[in-house]
Amino acid sequence: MPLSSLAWFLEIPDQRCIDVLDRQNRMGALDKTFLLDTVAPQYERDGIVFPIPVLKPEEIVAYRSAFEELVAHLDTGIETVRWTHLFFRWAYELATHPAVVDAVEAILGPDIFIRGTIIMCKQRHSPSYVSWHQDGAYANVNAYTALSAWIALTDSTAENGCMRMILGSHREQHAHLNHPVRDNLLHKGQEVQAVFDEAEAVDVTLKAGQMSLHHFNIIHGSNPNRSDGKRAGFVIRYVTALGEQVGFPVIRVRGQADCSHLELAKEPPEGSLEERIYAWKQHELQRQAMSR
Ligand SMILES: O=C(O)CCC(=O)C(=O)O
Repeated sequence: MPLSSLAWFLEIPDQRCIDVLDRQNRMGALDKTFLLDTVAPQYERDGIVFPIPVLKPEEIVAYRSAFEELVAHLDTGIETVRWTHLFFRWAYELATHPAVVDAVEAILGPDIFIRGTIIMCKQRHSPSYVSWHQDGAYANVNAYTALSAWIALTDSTAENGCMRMILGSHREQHAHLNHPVRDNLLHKGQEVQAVFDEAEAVDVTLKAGQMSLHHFNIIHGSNPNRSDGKRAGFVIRYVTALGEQVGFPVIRVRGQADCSHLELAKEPPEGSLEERIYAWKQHELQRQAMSR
């Protein structure tokens, strides 16, 4: 069977996704024909493509435990953790994972930078939700040269508050209003001002180790966690040099494009967890002071 006919794996049960991943890993990379013939067109049509299996079982365990170790040192109830790729090796390695970046390259092309990361973790029975929004409306980036990867560190289901998407809504950007509400994980409470039918939203259900790629302009949100387990996703915002503005320290992942207009960040050094957490906290304080 030609690998290009792997299109079926987007529609199939999880075990077969894992089988495909195993096969791809034996080959050393995600199959390019599959990425270009299936992943990219589906993203173009719907504004989201999922599930894409990217992590091997042992990688899921390693990344999940690195994340748990970090939150145990911060505050076990924490639900959003930003910028980890600048301070923690595991987070940098996940954000530059070849299987993840291969899929991103099929959509954005060969010139790729990381603009930001955020871990979105809803604790068991957490009322936290994400209001309906378009990232592109307030991200100050060209939405057509950027995308978000959402890598599941735990299974993500309708019950535990997976992302929900309005397919095809990425073709138009709408105004947003801010309604800050305590349980909204978007702290400014951004809400898209568009007419759409919530009943038509698609649940982005993922198994741990799978990811989705979504357009900066797709309308999306998520519900509270009504389950007994946590729901955690590692989100990476990728951009190209073309659409990115100064103001965010970016890390080049692939390509040679001129990026003299951008502020380049370095990959995180090795160091004890305590040192890295100290550096991360300083950075958080600085950014909070700047955004006030
Ligand atoms: O994790 C969630 O529930 C929402 C994530 C989100 O809005 C995003 O990645 O753009």
